[in-house]
Amino acid sequence: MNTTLTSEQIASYERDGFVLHPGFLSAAEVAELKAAVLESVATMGRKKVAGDATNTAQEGEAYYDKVFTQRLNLWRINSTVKRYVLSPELGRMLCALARVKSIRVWHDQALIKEPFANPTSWHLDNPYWSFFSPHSISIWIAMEDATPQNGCMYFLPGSHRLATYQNAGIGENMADLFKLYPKMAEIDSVCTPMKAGDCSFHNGLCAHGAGANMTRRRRIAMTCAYMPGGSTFNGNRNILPESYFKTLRPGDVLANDQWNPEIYAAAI
Ligand SMILES: O=C(O)CCC(=O)C(=O)O
Ligand SMILES: [Fe+2]
Repeated sequence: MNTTLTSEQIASYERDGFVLHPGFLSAAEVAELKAAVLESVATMGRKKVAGDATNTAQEGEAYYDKVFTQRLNLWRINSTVKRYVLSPELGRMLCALARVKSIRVWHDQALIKEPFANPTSWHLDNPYWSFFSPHSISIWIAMEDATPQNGCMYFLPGSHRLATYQNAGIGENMADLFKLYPKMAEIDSVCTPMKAGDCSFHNGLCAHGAGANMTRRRRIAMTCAYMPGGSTFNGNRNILPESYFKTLRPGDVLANDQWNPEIYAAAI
């Protein structure tokens, strides 16, 4: 794991709301993580969320189900995935980029754009989650080369500064986000092809999307979203297990070590 960031990368993340980090994983690490991800996805079948028996969400046949094979919280059932997404060294990078003192896992996701899958419409992540923060951050790791042909990611640089926490959702129309944020439609998008093992980081308020997979091969990616320490509950259930959700009141600090473990805290 190459966890060294340059000051240019940190500055460009702050400015643009995303940054690329080529060569994050070695070939051996990609092979290990990819095998663990594929094994977890196979174990889960059509169930979308791992490690929570009360969450019965299943993949169906709708448009969104054909954007990608989306499986969440693999870290809860696979020790290899857990070792990567809860890595303290990764946590240190995330804290440096997000400019926070500590960071907790929100949820991970396997996002496999199957052959000829639909595009991923422009969207924001943080409005979906159970906390709102200008410092929420995700990593997106390419486990196969991601190309403009197979649905690599695109970002709108600086869009995180135009966003609020109102959820525009993610629908079938690529441009629906811009009904809520017309100013974002004036930004030139940045296409971010990646080699297997490269990763990007994006702010939970930075607009992003991906094209269709026009190839007959899978675009395999793993992402994980992270919550700054001290973040408070906003009333959204999102992925919270029912038993925990019922105990929460808006304003409570989300600090549950079982569901949202802290992966890094800077020494004070
Ligand atoms: O992989 C994609 O197509 C979308 C990924 C995404 O939305 C995310 O990582 O937040
Ligand atoms: Fe997203």
